[in-house]
Amino acid sequence: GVNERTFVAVKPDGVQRKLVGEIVRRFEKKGFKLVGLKLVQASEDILREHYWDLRTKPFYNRLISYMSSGPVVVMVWQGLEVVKTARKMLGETNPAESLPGTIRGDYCVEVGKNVIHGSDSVESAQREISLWFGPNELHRWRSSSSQWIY
Ligand code: YYY
Ligand code: MG
Repeated sequence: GVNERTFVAVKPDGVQRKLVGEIVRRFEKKGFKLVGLKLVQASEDILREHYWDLRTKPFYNRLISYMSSGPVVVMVWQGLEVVKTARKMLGETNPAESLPGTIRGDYCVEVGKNVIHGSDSVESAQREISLWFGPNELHRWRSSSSQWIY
């Protein structure tokens, strides 16, 4: 429904490359509602939990050190089918397979520096949101434009 939520993170390379504003802009203009946002230096503990499913992959250690190499901007976006739609807006995991018009298709070239994370399912989103955000950091507010979106 319209209260579906997803977790999106601008990775350290995205922050360094000044893509935060552009990425927030795309989600805002699409019509999704921002319910949480913060700049954080992720600990290895939180990253190991976040990427638990990938712990046996050959790129796992490099992934953890990349993700802890600088601050990330973590956000929660809400709206109808936001999990699936955000993944489409991101593009494919490998930027080389991402179409122009997607964030990874437009702003990066290598899988190991693909600038953004987005949850892959509603269940992952719930897990990731509760990992990265406390309940007091998620805001309920009435969007004045919601009647023009829904
Ligand atoms: O969800 P998504 O980020 O698109 O891909 P995942 O398969 O969950 O992998 C997480 C993360 O790991 C990916 O964004 C980059 C990195 N990675 C990598 O460095 N090399 C790979 N061959 C696959 C993934
Ligand atoms: Mg993933």
